[in-house]
Amino acid sequence: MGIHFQTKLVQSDPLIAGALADETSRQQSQIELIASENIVSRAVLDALGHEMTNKTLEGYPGTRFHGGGQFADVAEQAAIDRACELFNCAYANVQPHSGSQANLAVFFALVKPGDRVLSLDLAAGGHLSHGLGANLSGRWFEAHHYGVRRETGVINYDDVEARATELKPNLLIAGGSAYPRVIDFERMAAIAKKIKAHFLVDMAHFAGLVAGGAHPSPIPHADIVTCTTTKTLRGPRGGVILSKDESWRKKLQSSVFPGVQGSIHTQVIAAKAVCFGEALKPEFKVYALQVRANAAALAEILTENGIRVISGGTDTHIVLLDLTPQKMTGREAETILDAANITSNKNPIPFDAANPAKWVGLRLGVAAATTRGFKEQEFRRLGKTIANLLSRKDMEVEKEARQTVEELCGQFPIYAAE
Ligand code: DSN
Repeated sequence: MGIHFQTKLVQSDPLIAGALADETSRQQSQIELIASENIVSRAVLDALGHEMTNKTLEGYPGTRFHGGGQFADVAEQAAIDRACELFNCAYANVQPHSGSQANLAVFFALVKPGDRVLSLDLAAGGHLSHGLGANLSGRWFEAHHYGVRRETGVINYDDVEARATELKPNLLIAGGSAYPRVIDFERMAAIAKKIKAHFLVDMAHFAGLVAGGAHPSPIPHADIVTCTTTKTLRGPRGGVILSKDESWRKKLQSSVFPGVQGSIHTQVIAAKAVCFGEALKPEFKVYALQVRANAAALAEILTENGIRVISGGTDTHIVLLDLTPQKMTGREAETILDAANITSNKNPIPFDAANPAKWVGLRLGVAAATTRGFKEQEFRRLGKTIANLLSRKDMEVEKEARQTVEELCGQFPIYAAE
């Protein structure tokens, strides 16, 4: 063992210890509104920081390529069983290192290079792993996209059907990163059936709402569903593949390993099991419903204060803003909010410019602040603050906003029991 082996990080590596400490206080003193983020429980953190990280394993529980996997098998089997119970499905693969890896494995299982894929346009709320030109999924597959209606911001299902009928894709995909409305999974499944395509739903963003019964489930309708455990599900960084249909097992198992991945992130799989266990508890239902109520309250107060909300509201945790009336880019808005300790991200809105610097969208999500304990009252206060920041750029508004954020963060500390 090296001389630093038993030394605490704070002594052995002050640079990294300092960055970690700064990150902890950043999270405490700012309000996190990035829609893909959340705040995990102490129990999830315990699993992530456990010695199980030392264990190398390939394969699946009971059929590993390395020895010593008996305890990792307990964790992985628990994650699988809990995921199946949580989402009422027959098959779960908890090994994907991320949502993109999960999607890649599904592509590997369902389509061949050159095959056609039809997915939601990125600016309309899709995801880069669904066929963006700069992503492997767009390089190796012939990707086409459907969009939303300009007037409503809602998916144009007639357009999806027309394009699907014309293009005859091998794979139809629903879901993404910034679509704030419930997707009509039944209609999408009917379209896929009509053209004999496979149907994949990527529920990365709203998986926690599905788990908590606050959003319809795509499981009964899709051949395969992917998600991350990171976002509304409030778990570690990582991906999952699910199916109602046991017959996909063989293909999906080999697509993940050895198809697109080698050894597993053992400690992350243990943390996924903890996350699913938490999501199975009754209090997670309360959380999921509160997320939806908070997002609705935020969308409403912003609209009342002159900010245009894409699709006129939300059915999820996402509130997507169009800053065209404010004559502001998403990047400028992100910077203004950041100065007041409110963290968000620029995002394209439907029919937006191709260049990210010119995007006029700002994406907000309420999952993390809801975990902190914010309810509608706090989101109405925060929404008014955001509207003021985006409407009047003066020092007094920023000062008031910083004070509001400080008060809210003080009132709702993270990891308060520590
Ligand atoms: N897809 C990215 C997002 O939604 O922010 C990362 O998960």
